[in-house]
Amino acid sequence: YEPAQACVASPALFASMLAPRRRNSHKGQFGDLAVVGGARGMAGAAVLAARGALYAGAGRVFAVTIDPVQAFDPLQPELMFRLAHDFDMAGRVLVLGPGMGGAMEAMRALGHGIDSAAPIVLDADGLNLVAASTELQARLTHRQAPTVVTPHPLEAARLLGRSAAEVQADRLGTARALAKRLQAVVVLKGAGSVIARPDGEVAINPTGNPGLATGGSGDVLAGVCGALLAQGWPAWEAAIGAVWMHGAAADRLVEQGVGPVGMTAGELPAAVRSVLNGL
Ligand code: NPW
Ligand code: AMP
Ligand code: MG
Repeated sequence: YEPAQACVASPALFASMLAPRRRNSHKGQFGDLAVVGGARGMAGAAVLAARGALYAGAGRVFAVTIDPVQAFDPLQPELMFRLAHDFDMAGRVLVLGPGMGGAMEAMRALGHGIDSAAPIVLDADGLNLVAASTELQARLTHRQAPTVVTPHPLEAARLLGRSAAEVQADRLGTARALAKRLQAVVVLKGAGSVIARPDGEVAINPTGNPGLATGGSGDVLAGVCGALLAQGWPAWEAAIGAVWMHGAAADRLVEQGVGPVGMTAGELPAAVRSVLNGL
């Protein structure tokens, strides 16, 4: 089934998931989420994803690093920092890949995450490792739980063995092909992000601006998407919701004069929170 046209992403596509929180709700109902990434020199990517998850409403958030030096974020003491080599992933929604690097420990942690029964978001170096391993790719396609993959054009190119220029020349076709190949919901990022399902359904996101062309903005997106999965959203709604809100947050920052030039990824989580609470 190949729909002739893509729909435009809008809150109408995820409105059914926006129920107000019950008066007696507790953090256990909003999910335990772990970002697994942060190799040496890239702990910031894991922290940004974890902040994205926290501000998008995940109940409890862990930042789990490959770097064996324990990280801590004094500006975000809500985050719990753990080391990947002895972290138990069971029962946690996982955001796999931000700043993960390509070492053996990253490969091992990624394999565990892919084989888990939990919803996952696969991003950044997690995608690069999958692109380099047909075996990991096969394990990914066998997952039962919600799975969202969030490549930028070069990451999508690596996954498909194409060039980034070829990806950009056919963004809808690329996103559909990847969703079918990986049996996952795919977000092909970049201006006009394309969200695709394995059945060929696609949506194009209208929000966002070049202020997002800055290091770490994709890491925040992965965390936001993970938080929506942790709150029980299905993969399609979580992917569309995260992409739409992340772009709308950047648009709001531009209205406030915070960008496009010099917008930073660290400013996005609070802006996403205000977009989400305003819906
Ligand atoms: P070019 O320059 O055009 O040839 P990489 P990464 C292309 C972590 N981070 N349209 C573009 O190629 C991540 O989480 C850590 C067209 C670009 O140069 C990863 O784990 C941070 N082309 C790791 O670093 C903050 C596009 O892809 C190249 C495109 C590597 O991730 C930064 C970059 O791709 C970062 O998030 C588009 N829309 N978008 C931290 N604070 O710790 C991208 N490209 O080589 O995979 O590197 O994306 O920086
Ligand atoms: P990453 O390359 O992984 O850091 O992800 C970059 C994020 O910023 C993705 O969500 C992109 O869709 C978004 N982004 C980058 N450039 C633009 C742009 N020119 N317009 C809209 N969104 C963008
Ligand atoms: Mg990225």
